[in-house]
Amino acid sequence: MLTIYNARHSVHHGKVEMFRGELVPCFEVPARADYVLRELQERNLGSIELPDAFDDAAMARVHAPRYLDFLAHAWSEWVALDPGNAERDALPSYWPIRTFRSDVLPASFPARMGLFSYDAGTPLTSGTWDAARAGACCALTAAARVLQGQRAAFALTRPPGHHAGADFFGGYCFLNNAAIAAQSLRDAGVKRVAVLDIDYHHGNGTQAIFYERADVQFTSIHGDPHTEYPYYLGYADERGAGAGRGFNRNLPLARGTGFSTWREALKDALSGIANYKPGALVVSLGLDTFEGDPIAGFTLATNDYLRIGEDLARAGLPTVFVFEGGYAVAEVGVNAVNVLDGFMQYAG
Ligand code: OKP
Ligand code: ZN
Repeated sequence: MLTIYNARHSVHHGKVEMFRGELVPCFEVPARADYVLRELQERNLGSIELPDAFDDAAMARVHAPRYLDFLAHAWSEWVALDPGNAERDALPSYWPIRTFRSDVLPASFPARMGLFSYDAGTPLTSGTWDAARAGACCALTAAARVLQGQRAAFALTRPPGHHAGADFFGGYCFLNNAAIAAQSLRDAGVKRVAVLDIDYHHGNGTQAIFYERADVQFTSIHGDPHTEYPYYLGYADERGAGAGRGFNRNLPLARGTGFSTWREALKDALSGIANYKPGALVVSLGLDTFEGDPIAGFTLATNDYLRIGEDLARAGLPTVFVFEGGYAVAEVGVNAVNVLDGFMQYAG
């Protein structure tokens, strides 16, 4: 399978995230992508290319201008607050929850950090904008290659994207790569695009971006938000709104779920996608469903990922894979490449 690789990913390297009252080392580390790259090379899965350049217009099809502007200048504003900040990640401390205003853009940088985020687990660093923007270009390039006739392409990038909304970051995500890819397929004339999110965590950002639209169908299989991050979205009764009613589908599963139950949910998801008759499929490929993942709760095994790849190939759709989560760092390469390998073995 053709891979589009974000060679700039490692300039986003968070030091710490807030977790239950203390700052702990980040789970979302550069080594994650390094392991996937090495596995792709060792197994000779296909050519590995760098992304084409895109200007910010393609990102602005999904993200709000004032949010993109905030991200582009965030690091220099953070350092301007205190030169010592150059050695520290930026994390938010204040959020405009219900009853506060979000239409006013405060002059204060910490106030804007909170306006554009929803958790304290997503450090913004000196390289975040560079890495995230190159990642969006990866997703756009992968989508372009699929439009040019590739059966599938894989956008290998980090930070991940599926928690990022039109104007907020969180869950280690800044730009929603899968949504940007899906929108670019629409803009290139694909009438209906399906997004399937198989990361352990609900893709709240992607859901929100397309919630009122019928031209992009969103389906997600994930840990039940009653107990699992991101908690406040991802329930089965969220089916879309307005014109988008019926085009959002959540399949939450209990913590502890194993592969046979998970695979039934995948079958169910794929049948809903088939009924939609999309022209292309974007897969948010998270590998944190793995039994050894340190921050998630399903029990999928390494070999199961080959079967997932086959099941996805059987959908018969031009497919863009976008790398999302997966924090069992030493295993994430084998697990990710098993999906892609299983896909190509079936697709031929
Ligand atoms: C991002 B993606 C761990 C707490 C959970 C947020 C998880 C974000 C997952 N200390 N923090 O969906 O893999
Ligand atoms: Zn995840």
